[in-house]
Parts: sequence; structure tokens; C-alpha cells
Amino acid sequence: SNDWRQMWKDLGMDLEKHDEFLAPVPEVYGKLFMAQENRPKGMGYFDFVVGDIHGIRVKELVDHKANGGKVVASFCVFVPDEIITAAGGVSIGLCAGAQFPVPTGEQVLPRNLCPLIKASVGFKLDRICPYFQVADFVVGETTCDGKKKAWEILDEFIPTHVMELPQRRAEADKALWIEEIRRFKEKMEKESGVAITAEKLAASIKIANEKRAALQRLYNCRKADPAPISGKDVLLISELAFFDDPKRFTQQVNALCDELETRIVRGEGIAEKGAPRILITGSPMPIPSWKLHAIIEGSGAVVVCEETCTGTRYFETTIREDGATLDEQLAAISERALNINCACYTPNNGRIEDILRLVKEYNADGVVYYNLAFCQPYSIEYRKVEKALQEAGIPVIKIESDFSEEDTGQLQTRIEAFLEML
Ligand code: BJ8
Repeated sequence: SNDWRQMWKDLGMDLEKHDEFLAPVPEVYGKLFMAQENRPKGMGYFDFVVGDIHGIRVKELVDHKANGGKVVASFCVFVPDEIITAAGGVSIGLCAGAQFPVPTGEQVLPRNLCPLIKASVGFKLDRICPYFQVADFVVGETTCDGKKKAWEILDEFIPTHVMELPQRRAEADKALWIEEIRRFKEKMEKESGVAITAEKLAASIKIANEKRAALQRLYNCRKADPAPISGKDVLLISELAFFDDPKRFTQQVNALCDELETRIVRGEGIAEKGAPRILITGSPMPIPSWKLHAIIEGSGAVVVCEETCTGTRYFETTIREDGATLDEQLAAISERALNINCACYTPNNGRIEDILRLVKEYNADGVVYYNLAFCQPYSIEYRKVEKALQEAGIPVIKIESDFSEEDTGQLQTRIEAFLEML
């Protein structure tokens, strides 16, 4: 609408490029999402959010800033939202899953680098992401080498605070991370002018935990056969979890779960009963990287779980709510990150245990190991995961890809062959 154009302009966006970027979305979205038969009605809210993806929510953030609040962008589930919210800020997860800004990212980054990093930086340079434009600053982390070094470049374009994330989980690492959490708390207090109290932090921990609980409930629904909702729709919801107002989002996810739980009782599904059930594990799938789900579900299978940061790694680890003092709360927040099994840790055997557990919990027939091109931590970890799955008799296939559509045909052939084997 015209209102949004003025807002985008005020945010310093490149309107022409932005039009070009958004132009194909309605058609792609219509084909992939709206055309699904027997889709849960509760998806209506999420369709609405996507339909106005750069509108109302951005306006809320602009208004939030006009009222003196901060908007903080981040790229990793380790970054503690709770501290941002406790200082009256809004946290936005900005990981990017589109091909469009990748060539621009390549102007300042090497080409043989993870597309997620190139897209993220490309979005800032292209000035086509209003969330990036509205953000006061970015929080980066020392996870993989690619991200760690990209923050130095991104900092040229938007202030970037880097949290040093431990690589292991020994006592020294725990001490480092809690210090980083404290340093971030001080940074947030300085930026916002708001003192973070135990009371405020308790409230924001609760909000974040409720969001995680709603996502867990949604995932639990997928354990039914037939699955009451497609993997695509759940992936979309997980992606929107990083942008939307947390309270409203939680309410909408819970409303959808009410409907799904009724469907389960009635034996209603989005796929046929007995359709092959797939667990995806690996690199994150930020919006709009829907390609793999589209191929798998287009071939008659259903994705029932994602062991990714746009999946279980985002919500399975919650924060203890029994901390009465700030120190106890900060300790609880720091524990959470150390319990997330990201391949950036060494060793990271917890991830293998998670995958084996999730295959059982979700009754998966096979595992698709999704590796973003040039993502080394996940690519290297494949060997161990593959071995554990083979020993457990669970079929697995490794798919290495990016956000472009160039390899769709080839992936389709490989996935179909894999599904036939199950
Ligand atoms: S906790 S997975 S969100 S670091 S895909 S940029 S690892 S080269 S995203 Fe991640 Fe946090 Fe870990 Fe999760 Fe690097 Fe790999 Fe790219 Fe990645």
C-alpha cells in the first residue's frame, strides 16, 4: 500500500529493488502453501503475516522506536532474546534464506561462502529488508568462521556487537559465556537506558518460554499419523517465530494447535495415513528457503520434524524459571545456549543423540541431512551422524544445496529415489 511505501522510503530502502524482490512472492506462496488441500484453518493468520510481510509488523517496530524502544537484530538462536525484551527492546531474528541478495553479498564476501551469510549481508547492502533498516544494531556471534568474520564487514554498514560463543562446554567455556551474557546485558542497558531488573527479566523469560512451549505443542501434533499439518506450514511458522510479536505469535500457534488436536482425534491429516515420514537435520532454513520441503512433500512424503535452528533447536531448550535473583536468572539464560547442540561445538555428540531420539519420537522413516553449500560444521559432522544412523538402521541421504532454484530437478530425482527405498 501507499502508506508502506512512504514508511519504506523513510527507512532508507531501495524501493525499486524491493519491488523486484517481492514481486514473485504471491505466486510462489500461492502454489506452495495456499494450494494445499485440507489445510488447517488456523494457517490463516500466518498467511496474513506473509501477505503483509514488510508492512504491519515493520510499522509496529517503527512505532516502538518512536516511543523510545530499541530494535535489535540477531542471527543465531544463542543470542538471548530475554535480555533484549527485559530492556524494553524488540528482538528480531534476521537470518536470510533468499537467493536475491546473494550476488550483492558476494561483492563484499568471498563467493565460496555459506549462502545464508552472503544473503544476510546482501540484504543490508541492497536495502530491501525493512527489518534490517529499522534495527538499531545487530548482535553477531562467534559460531562458524564465516559468520564470525562477516560481522567485521557488516559492522561497516550497521553497528554490530559480537558475542564470543564458546566452542566447548567445559567449566572455562561456561565462565566465558556467562561473562558474555553479562556484557550483553550491560550493552542493552546502555543502549536503551533501561535497567534490567529481576522482575523484568522473569517476565521476559516467561514470554520466551511460552513461545517455545507453543512450538513444542505444534511439533507434538506432527507425531500423529496421518500428520495433521504439512512440514511446509510448520517450517513457515518456525520462520515467522523470529519476527512476530512473541505474545501474539504464541496465541496464534496455540489456537492452531487446538484445531490440530481435534484433527488428530478425528484421524484427519494433510497427507495420507502411512505416507513416508521424513526428519530433516542440518543447517537452518530461514525464510523463504522452502525448496527442500516443497520437493519432499511434492513427492508424496511428509516432513514431520526438523532438527535445525528453524526447528527443534529453537525451542527444545527452555530456561529455568526458578531464578529469584538476577545472577540466578543470567546463569539460567547462559545454560540454555550450552544445551543447544549446534555443530559449531566440539565435540557435539548431543546432536547425534537428539537425532536418534527425534527419529523415534516422530516416527520418522528416513532422515534428510540438509547442508547449506560451504557450511563446514554441519558438512564435517555428517560422517558421525551418518554412522550413528546406519548403525540404528535408519536410512539417510545428504543434500547439499543453496537458495537458488538451479538444482531443483536434480534434487527431485535424488529425493524420489530415496523415498522409494524407504
Ligand atoms: S546455533 S546452526 S543459528 S550458528 S549455515 S552461518 S553454521 S556456515 S547458522 Fe547457526 Fe546459531 Fe549454530 Fe543455529 Fe555458518 Fe553453517 Fe552458514 Fe550457519
